Amino acid sequence: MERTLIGQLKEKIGAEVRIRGRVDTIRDQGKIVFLVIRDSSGKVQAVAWQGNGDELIEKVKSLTIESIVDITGEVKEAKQVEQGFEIDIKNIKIDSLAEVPLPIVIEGEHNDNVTSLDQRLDYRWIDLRSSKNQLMMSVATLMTEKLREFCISNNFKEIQAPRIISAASESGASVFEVKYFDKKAYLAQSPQFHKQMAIAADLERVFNVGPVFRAEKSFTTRHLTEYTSFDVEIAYIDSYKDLCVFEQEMIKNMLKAVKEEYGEKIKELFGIETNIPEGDFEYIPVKEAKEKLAKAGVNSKGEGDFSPEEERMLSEIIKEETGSEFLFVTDYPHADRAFYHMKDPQNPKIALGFDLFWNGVEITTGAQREHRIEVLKENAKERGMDLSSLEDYFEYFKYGCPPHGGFAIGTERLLMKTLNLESILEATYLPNTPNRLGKLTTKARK
Ligand code: AMO
Repeated sequence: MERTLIGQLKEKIGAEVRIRGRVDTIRDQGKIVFLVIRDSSGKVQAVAWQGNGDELIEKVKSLTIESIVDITGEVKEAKQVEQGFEIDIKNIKIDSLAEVPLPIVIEGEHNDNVTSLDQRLDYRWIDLRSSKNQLMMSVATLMTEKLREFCISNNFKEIQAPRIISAASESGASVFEVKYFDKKAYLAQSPQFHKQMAIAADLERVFNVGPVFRAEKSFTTRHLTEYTSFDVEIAYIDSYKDLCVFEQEMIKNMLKAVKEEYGEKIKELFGIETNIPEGDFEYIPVKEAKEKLAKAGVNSKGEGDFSPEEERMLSEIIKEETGSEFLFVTDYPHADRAFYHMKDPQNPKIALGFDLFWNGVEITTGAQREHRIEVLKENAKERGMDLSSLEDYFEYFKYGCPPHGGFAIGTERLLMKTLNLESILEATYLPNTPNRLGKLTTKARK
């Protein structure tokens, strides 16, 4: 018999069905045992009666919660249960008996969540079973699907930039070095150089979704050592503002789809409304932002960067003033940005780029790029960078390269904000951080 998903049982009242899934709860009342079985589509009560045979009831009594079962039985009307029906178990096969007790409490399933995030992440495959996390994974899937779809419908091509590269693009300090046969190589911190190569290759509009690596010992709620970057690069722009408008529409389109598909469930499980921003996002030059922060009594980290507290506060101020949750911060000092950003010809101290903040967290950096090889080399020299290591990159600009620009969205941060999660670790399938590699913390492994 074919498996019926629990979510489809209501159309099968009176029929014999086969369901496969996990034992959610067990209520043993002697001659009757009530199980609740769950699968990806829902939950249903299944009842084993002594009258259906001793062997059957003994098997059901041997079950533990979170075990995997394969049940055949009849879907019967049952007024006393909320759904109005239950399954009368005729046969049960135990596919996998779960050890008890579970090492963690599954959030919202068996109890209120009483397990720390760190412990939950150590047993992520159990933690992900919660309805909240199941929904989170569905939202994550739809989110990247919609970002991709938006690019594709706007005539983009998808590239897969190499993840092992010969030169660091973002800053020498935060790069993982790998042994590449008898040479040194690096794990890409960004597909930056290779998405720009696509522009020199006349692909004109490209996107790249994939892992990037940052060797930063940052223990914050927004940093990972490996994350998934959604990168965009566009040729023949007139200004970085073209990029801002493109990204704004891309995000609105994504949020609209998330609201349509999962808005109700998100409200139910995460307790938040999915807001689709109306009109244009706000813009503010860094200098003005710093002035607003100073007025609000927040100490500044520096001219060209924001501390997490500043980011949060700035977003709050702008939201209060304009109602906008999204804010493009512009006009950063060039010295604080990547060397490949173009300088403003009116004021070369300023970079032609932006960061996008969403409710207190930076989710994107973008910029118009310097495409004139001599100026580009000059900018790298100004930073004291080793020009010889950048030779391959400079070559892209030697044989004609259109003016261009692009941006990158940290997808985990985007998901974190979409679901209003407290930490990026919660929004990541299996987060890598300085003290957590793979399943267990490095401390626990020792
Ligand atoms: P940047 O380094 O600002 O820019 O990164 C772009 C976006 O990636 C996310 N992000 C991170 N997410 C999780 N953990 C981290 N350690 C982390 N670091 C960054 C953020 C950030 O806004 N090449 C440029 C982009 C470009 O100009 O196209 C770059 O990588 O959301």
